[in-house]
Amino acid sequence: MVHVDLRKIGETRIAILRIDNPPVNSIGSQVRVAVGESLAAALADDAVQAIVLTGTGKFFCSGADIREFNTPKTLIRPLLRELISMVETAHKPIVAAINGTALGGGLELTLGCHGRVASEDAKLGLPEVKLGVLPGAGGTQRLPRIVGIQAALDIIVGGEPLSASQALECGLVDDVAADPIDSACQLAVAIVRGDRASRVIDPAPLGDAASEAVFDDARRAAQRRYRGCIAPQECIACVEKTLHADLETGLAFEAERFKLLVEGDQSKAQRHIFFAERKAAKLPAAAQASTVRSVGVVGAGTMGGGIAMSFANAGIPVVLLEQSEEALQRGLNNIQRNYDVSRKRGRFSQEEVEMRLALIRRTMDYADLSDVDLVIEAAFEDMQVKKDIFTRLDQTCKKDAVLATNTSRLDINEIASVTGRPGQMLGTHFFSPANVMRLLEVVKGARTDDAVIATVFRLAQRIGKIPVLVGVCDGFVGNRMVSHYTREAYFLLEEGCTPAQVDGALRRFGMAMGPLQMQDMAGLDISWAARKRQAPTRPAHLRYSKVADRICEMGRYGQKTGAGFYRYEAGSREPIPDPEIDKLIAQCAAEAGIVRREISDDEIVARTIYALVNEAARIVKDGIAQRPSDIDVVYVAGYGFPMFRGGPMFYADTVGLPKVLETIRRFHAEHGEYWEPAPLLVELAESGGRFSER
Ligand code: T1G
Repeated sequence: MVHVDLRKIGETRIAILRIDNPPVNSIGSQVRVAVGESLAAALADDAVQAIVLTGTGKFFCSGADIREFNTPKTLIRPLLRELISMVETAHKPIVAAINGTALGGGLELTLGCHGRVASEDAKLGLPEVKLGVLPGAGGTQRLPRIVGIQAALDIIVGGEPLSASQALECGLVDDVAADPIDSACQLAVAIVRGDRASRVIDPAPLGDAASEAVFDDARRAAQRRYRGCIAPQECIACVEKTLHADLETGLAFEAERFKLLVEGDQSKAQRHIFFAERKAAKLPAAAQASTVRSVGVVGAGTMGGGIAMSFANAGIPVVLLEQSEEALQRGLNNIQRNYDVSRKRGRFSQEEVEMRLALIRRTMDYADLSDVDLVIEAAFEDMQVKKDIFTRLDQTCKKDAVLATNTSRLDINEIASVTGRPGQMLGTHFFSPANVMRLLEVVKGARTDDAVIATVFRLAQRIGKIPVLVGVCDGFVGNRMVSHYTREAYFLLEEGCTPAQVDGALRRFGMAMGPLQMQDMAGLDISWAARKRQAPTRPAHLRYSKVADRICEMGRYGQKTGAGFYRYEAGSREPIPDPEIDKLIAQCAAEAGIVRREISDDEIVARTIYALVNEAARIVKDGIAQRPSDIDVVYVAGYGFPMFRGGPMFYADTVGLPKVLETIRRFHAEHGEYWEPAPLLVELAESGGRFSER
């Protein structure tokens, strides 16, 4: 747990304390006790003149043990705050040798030290805001006193780690060294000798270190970036406290605000997603993954181009195939445009853009795919088109190449049937824009080998995606649920809402975008084609809204045609309500004999979000998703569901499944069989269970 070594430099003996708590050196109650005991022993040992604190492997310390939050273990002393004060007030120099990642409470531990040295590859950050909390062990009070108010706000509210060089530049660390332990020992000796000043913090208020405007700007920026989240505003309030409160007062304020957040629903939801993402990425079978060294992408449209960029961004060579020079050039122009936007935003340098573009080789010849390890087809969403492509891929690609389709709804097994390698065939469903959205639905066909799934899971993580294993059905997980969500949105339009009211209610709930604006962005023609495909098998007695079909029949497909549910000015994506659509909706309602009425935000949210929950419960029961928390990952990472609500299933748990079931039963009585309660929901609601326990 904590190893102690002694090192002598000249006449100075230094105790080196190394935290060793695999896999990431988190600080739970046991580590706190062990560090406290080792520190006390070293401080009491007259033979020791200085102490260096460090970690093992690539981690200094990944922060407090998140699994202990909301449990009695967080009360076991010494608390992390007490440990840091013990370091800060020690009568011997204590220097941190940051040997790798130092996050959250791990970085806060170093802030109490009398000096800090980082390894060249160290990452230093306070990501607590992403867990719906704030740095609760002094970070909001000490960091501003070390790096200044603005830098502290950026680090704490942004939640992103600094590199070692950035940390040196802002004064967070004293030195960056290839051997941080040796450098830390040298620094400790220099402090003992009085050659270097100790970095012990001045506890006095910072006074007018920043204007009110700095904090007002931070609050406005956080409101835009983290719409609906409480933690970012609390982070800012704690940093602001340093202006007029001394360290002790500020620490008490921070502790109080931390307690409020860690016991709140938002933080529990965000921690649920943190662990759910990691659980989703674990594979059921311990199959052997292969390494993918090069990738082919068939189709250079919006999706194919974004997919090609995802691989190029990870340094993986891509062969991008199209059927015409014109289509290829259009695709490459889109890729270039996307990179230019990223460069202008400072995400990539010109050199980095050129490196990525050099990894994308263009071709119209299938023979150029003969040596790649994996091909992803991202062509037109038509079964025959895909069958033709996979027939050629099967003939051309090397025998152990994996063949994947990016289809969003079509039957993977039917596509696989034209190949001689169904075991190496699966779906890799990216989300638009594919180079940005983190979700990847990995669709397992009836005969897909576990080793192929493992290969694609490992590849997904290499390109920064979150893989979620899903089964074959119409729409897999995300799109199967979204068709129920949009169905209710259309019904609500006929029953009395305008598009802006439905979208507004769901944005206020926290969705990144309302369902109708999302349809306009995705293209109304795509879901229209799906509805036409399903029409022959749609039960005639079920209610069907003609609203979206009528809009498509007017040639209004959304942003791509300048009008859909909303109007769009040329070059703008800003939705403008259109009286034409209000009239069309009223006409559809009249034809359906629906008397329009006032509808509340609460009903809009319940009708749309519970439609997601009810269908998701069926998806889990059908085995299309492995567990409810996977569905939460799909919706947060792929559909803009608010992170601070933890995903549809966690949200339903938070509301209480009995209450959700009672509402769904009321909808069932009022709106018919679409609202038949899912058996899993009934089972859990009636047994006191929760989705997050499945
Ligand atoms: N607590 C408990 N478990 C943790 C953990 C943590 N802090 N960090 C990681 N794990 C588990 C993780 O669930 C997984 O478990 C395994 O370790 C490997 O993680 C008081 C209140 C450090 C960058 O937010 O960002 O300090 O799945 O797959 O890709 O102010 O883990 O194997 O069972 O992610 O190499 C602040 C969270 C805490 C950092 C490593 N710290 N962790 O990434 O491994 S709050 C954080 C990460 C705090 C103080 C506040 C990453 C990583 P399992 P992994 P990785």
